[in-house]
Amino acid sequence: MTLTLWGRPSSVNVQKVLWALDEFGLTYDHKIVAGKYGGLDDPAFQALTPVPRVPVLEDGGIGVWESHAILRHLARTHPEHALGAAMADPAQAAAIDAWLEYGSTSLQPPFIGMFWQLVRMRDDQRDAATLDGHRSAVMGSLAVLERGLSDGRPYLAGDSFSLADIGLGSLLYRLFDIAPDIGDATAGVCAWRDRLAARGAYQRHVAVSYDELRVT
Ligand SMILES: N[C@@H](CCC(=O)N[C@@H](CS)C(=O)NCC(=O)O)C(=O)O
Repeated sequence: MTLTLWGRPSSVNVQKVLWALDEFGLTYDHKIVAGKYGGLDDPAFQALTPVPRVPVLEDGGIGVWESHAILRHLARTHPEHALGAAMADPAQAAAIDAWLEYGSTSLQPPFIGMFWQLVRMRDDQRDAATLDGHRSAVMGSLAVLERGLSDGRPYLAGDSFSLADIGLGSLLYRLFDIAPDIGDATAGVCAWRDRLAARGAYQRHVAVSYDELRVT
C-alpha cells in the first residue's frame, strides 16, 4: 500500500514521522506542504484531516494526523519490526505511551515557546520574561527525563530504542542549538542525545538546518 507523507521537512513534528519511516525502512511519497510551501487548502489534503496542520500520513486512503498518532499507526501496521513489536507488549507500550504523552504535554509546548522567541520572532517582538518562563518549564521537563534516564538507562523506555525516543528525541537538535547551556544540568539527556545522534535517520531528518524558519 502506498504511503504518502504530507508536510514540510522543516517541521519538527514532520521530522518525527520522517525519522520513524526511515527507521521502519518504509518507502513513501512526500508532499511538501505547510509553511512557506502552502498547500493546506488543497482539497486532497483537507479530505485527510480535520486540522490544517502537518504531518498527515495517508495510508491506503486513510488520513492519520497528529505526529504521535502516526508513530503509533506505523507500529500497529508493522508489528514485525522491533519498534512495532514493542508497542504490542503491554508493559513496553505503557512506558512508551507515557513518554510520548509527556513529550506532547510537558516538554514540547515550552520548547516551541523558546523556539518561537529565539528563532521565529524579530528582536523587537521578543519578551525576556516569556522566554524565561518557557526555559524554566523546559528545564523542569528535562529534569524528569534525567530521572527517566538514570541508572545508565540508554533509552527513555528502557534498554531498547523506541518510539518514545523518536517522539521526544526529535526536539533535541533544535533545543541544544538554541540553548547550548542547558547541557550543563542535563548530563543524562546529553548522553541520550548523543546516542540518538549516532543514528543515520536522526542525521538525515532531525540534525538539519532550520534556517528557512528564521525571521530575519
Ligand atoms: N500536535 C500536532 C501539531 C501539528 C502542528 O502544529 N504542525 C505545525 C508544524 S510543526 C503546522 O502544521 N503549522 C502550520 C504550518 O506550518 O503552515 C502534531 O504533533 O502533529
